[in-house]
Amino acid sequence: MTRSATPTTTGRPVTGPFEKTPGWLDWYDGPSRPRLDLPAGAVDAHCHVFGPGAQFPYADERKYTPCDASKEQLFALRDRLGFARNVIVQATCHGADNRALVDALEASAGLARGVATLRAGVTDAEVSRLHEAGVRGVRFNFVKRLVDAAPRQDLLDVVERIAPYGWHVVVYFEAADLAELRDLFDSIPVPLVIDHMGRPDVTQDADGPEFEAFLDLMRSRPDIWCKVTCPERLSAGGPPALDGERAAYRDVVPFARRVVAEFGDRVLWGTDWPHPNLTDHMPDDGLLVDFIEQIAPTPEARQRLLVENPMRLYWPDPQPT
Ligand code: 0GY
Repeated sequence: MTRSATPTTTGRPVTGPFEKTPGWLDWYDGPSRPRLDLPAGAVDAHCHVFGPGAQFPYADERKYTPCDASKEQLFALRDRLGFARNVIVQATCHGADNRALVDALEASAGLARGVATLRAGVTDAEVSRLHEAGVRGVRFNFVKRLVDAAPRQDLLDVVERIAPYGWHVVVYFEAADLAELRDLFDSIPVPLVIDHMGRPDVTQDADGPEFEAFLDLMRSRPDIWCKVTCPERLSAGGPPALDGERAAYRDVVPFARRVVAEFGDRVLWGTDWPHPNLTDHMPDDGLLVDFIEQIAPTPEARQRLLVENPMRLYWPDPQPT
């Protein structure tokens, strides 16, 4: 029996008035149970909900229309994989309409925190309402295929609004754009969380100048965190072979290992379910969990990556056991 996922493009039609982007790959609904035993209290610190579109319409300004991926489906995945908590990140297909995110947070009984999208001019009352619902960060997305660029001053206005709440800024960008974004990042006076290691080009050397520029950013402040996520998105090696899943995504390992080794107390990990915009394959989330062992080889490193770090950032208050 194979444990590799095969992509599907049928069988889970988008509800309501929306049609999926042509060629869209649906998330895989038969994930294997991980072989890796996750530590108790593990957090999936990067995942999304999409719609359902009939209830929470996709934003007019979106660059893609996904397959629905509901909060119930996310929580079922959490339980199947052995996670205790989620950090749900607002996806660009919902623009700055955070209703689907808030709905998921409110249904989670405190087991999910959120990262929202906000526009300049957001009111204090709105930030306060989102905080109450469990939002702890705002996401600035600089990936050009996903969003139109926002003026820098708008972003800094948002930062000013969220800073009193102790929130952080999640930044999503591609490695080639770091040089031009660096002074903006340096000017943000709240903690930064970097998505997917700044999307390195993994055909380059993990010791080469491009990744060094990213590590230099990480070294520049003690309050920059990094998600060592998305090997399936970063790998240039193609889909896992049917009988060789252990060899999948190997080209990402040296990058993630470097970050985990040097910044072990400020790394985070997440599934990225439901994996928007993948084009060549859809991963089995159980296998993605097994991949963690390759980038965080010791139980101590995994305890920090999966439990201690995300709890410090998203649930800093003592939690009932
Ligand atoms: C990700 C990936 C992507 C998209 C979004 O908000 C989004 O639309 O996050 C992507 O296409 O790279 O994992 O965050």
